[in-house]
Amino acid sequence: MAGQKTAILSVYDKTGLLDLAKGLHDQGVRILASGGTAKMIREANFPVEDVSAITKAPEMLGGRVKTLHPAVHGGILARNLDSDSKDLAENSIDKIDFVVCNLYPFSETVARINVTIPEAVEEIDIGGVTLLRAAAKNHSRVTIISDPKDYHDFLTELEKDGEVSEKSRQRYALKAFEQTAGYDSAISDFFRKKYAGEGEQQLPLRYGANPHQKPATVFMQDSQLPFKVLCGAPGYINLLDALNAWPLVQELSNALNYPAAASFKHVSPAGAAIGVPLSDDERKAYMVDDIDGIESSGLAQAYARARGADRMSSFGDMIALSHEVDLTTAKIISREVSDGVVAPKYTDEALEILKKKKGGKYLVLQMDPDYVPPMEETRSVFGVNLRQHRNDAKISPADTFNTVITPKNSPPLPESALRDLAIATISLKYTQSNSVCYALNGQLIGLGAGQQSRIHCTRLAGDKADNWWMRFHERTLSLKWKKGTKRPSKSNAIDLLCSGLVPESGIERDDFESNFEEGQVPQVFSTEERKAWLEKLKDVAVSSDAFFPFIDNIFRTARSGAKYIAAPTGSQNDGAVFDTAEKLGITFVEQHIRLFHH
Ligand code: 93A
Repeated sequence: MAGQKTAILSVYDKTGLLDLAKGLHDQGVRILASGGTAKMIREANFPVEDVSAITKAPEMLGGRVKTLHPAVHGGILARNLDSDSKDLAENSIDKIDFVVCNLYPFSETVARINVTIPEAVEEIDIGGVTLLRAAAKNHSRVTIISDPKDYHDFLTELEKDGEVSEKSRQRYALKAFEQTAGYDSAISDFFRKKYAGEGEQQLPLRYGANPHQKPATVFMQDSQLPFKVLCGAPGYINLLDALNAWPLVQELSNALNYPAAASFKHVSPAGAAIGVPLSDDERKAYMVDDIDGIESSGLAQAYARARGADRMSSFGDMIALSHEVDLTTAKIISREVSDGVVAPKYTDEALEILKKKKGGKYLVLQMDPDYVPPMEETRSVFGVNLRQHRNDAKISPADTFNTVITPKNSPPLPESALRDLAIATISLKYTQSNSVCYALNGQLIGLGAGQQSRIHCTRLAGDKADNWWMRFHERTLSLKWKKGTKRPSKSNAIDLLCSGLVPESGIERDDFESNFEEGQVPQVFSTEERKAWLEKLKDVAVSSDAFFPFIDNIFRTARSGAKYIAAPTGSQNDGAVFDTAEKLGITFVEQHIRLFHH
C-alpha cells in the first residue's frame, strides 16, 4: 500500500501489546514482529507479519538472532536522503517508521540468588538494544517506543495528527538512550563483580555505613581502583575517610613542602598537620616523648601533631600520610587505637609493624600518588543523582591570603601565619560543613565540623583549641599515672581535666581518680588558673569555610588567642565583623573561595 507506514514490534514485556497492535492496525500501519510478539498478536486475530517476511531469514540460534538483519536496520537507519533511498531500493528494503521494543530482563535475572553466568548471559539482549539504539539514533525520522506506558500517548498522537511530532520523537529517543545506558551498566556491574580481580577494579565491602546495609562495594567504572589493600578489609566509612584524608595531606604537603598527616573520623579531620619539629612539651603532650628518632622523621612529627590535636576524637581514626611511611611513624601508629592508614608507600619494616596491628586486621591502603580524579563528581542520594565540578580550588600560603582587610596598611603576614592559615583552610576543604578551624605551630588545634550554625562551629573549635592548650599546662604535663593506665584512658582523663569537667564526687569522680597514683590525683583547674593559662594562647590562625554572619564569632576566636582570621566575605554584617576584628587586634584576611563540603 503506497504511503503505508511500517512498525516493527519486539517486546519482552507484553503489557498493553494488543491495545497497541489494535491502535496501529486502526491507523493502517503495517505490523512486523519478532517470534513471541507476533504470536501473541496473531492469536488475538490482528494482522501481523513475522520479521522474517522482510529478512527472508528465520529466527535462529535459539532466538539469539531475531531482528539482527540489514533489512531491519537498513529500514530503521535510512534517512530521507536520495543516496539512502537508492541503497534501500537496490536491496529491496522498505523504510521502518515506528519501532516498539523493550528488553530481556537482565537486572531482574541477576538479582535472583545463585544465578549462574550462563543464565545471565542468555538474558543479555543484543537485537533489542540494537533496535532501540538504531531507532533512537534516527529519531529525526523514526519513532522509538521503549516503554509500554507510552503506548497510549503515542497512539493518541498518531490518531490525531497521523504522525508523531518531532518533540515526542526526541522525548522517546532520550528515553531509549537512557534505557540502553542503564541496561549496559547493569551488565557491566554484574560482570565486574564476576570477572574484575578483587581489589583491582572493584572490592566488596563488609557493609555500608551500618552493618545492616549489605551488600556494599567500591568500584571504578573504567579503570583500576587508585589504591591497593595491603592489609585488612576496608569498610565503607574507612574509604570515605581515606578518600577525603588522602587529598587533604597531598594538598597540605604540596602547598607547604613538608610531609603531612591527617587523622580522620566520620569524614572530617580530628587533626591535620605538617612535620614541623616538636618541642619537648609537644612530645610529652602528644605522648611520643619515648619514641626514638622522632626528630629525624618529618612524617612521624606530622602524625604526632595530627593525632595530638584532639586525641579524644582521633580514637579509632583513619590516618592519611603524604609520604612513605617509615619505622618511626609506624611505631607511633602501632600503639594507638586506629582503624587504618592510607599512604603512597611503606618501608618494609613499617609495613611489617602495621600488619601485626589489630591481630593482623589493621587496614593498610597504598594510594597511587599520581591518581587524578575526574573533574566531575556524581553521587546519588535517595535515588537522585547530583553532579558537580570537583572542588579543585587551590589554596596556597603565597596566593590565598593576600587581601588583608584589617588592619589597613598591614605589614605582610609572617610566614608562620600564612602556613597556619593554609593548614586551617585546606583542612576545611575536606571537613563537613559548616566548619571553622583554629591552627598553630603547623597543625590544626581545634576544629568545629558539621554544625548548622557558624557560631557553634566557632565555639566548638575554640573549646577544642582551649582544651588543647590546657594540655600544655605544667600540671597536665606532669600527671602521675597509675601503672597500667592505658593510653585511651589517659586521653579521656586529660580531656576531662582540661575541659574543666571533673566532677567533685560520685562514681565518675572515682573513675577519674583511678587513673592516678595514690595521692597524686591532680587538682582541678580553678577559674583563675584556667583564665591565666588561656591568656597565654596567642598567634592562633582561624579559618572559616564561609563568611561570619555575626560579630559573636570574632569575639569567640579572640578568647582563644586568634591573631589571624581568613574567611570569605559577603555578609550584611561584614563591616561590623571587620571592625570587631580591628578592635581586638586581629588581622582579617579575605579568603575568596567558599569551601562548603558535604
Ligand atoms: O537474542 S536477541 O538479542 N537477538 C535478537 O536479534 C533480538 N531481537 C529482538 N533478542 C532480540 N530481541 C528481543 O527479543 C527484544 O528486545 C525483546 O525483548 C524480545 C522479544 O522476543 P519475542 O518477540 O520472541 O517475544
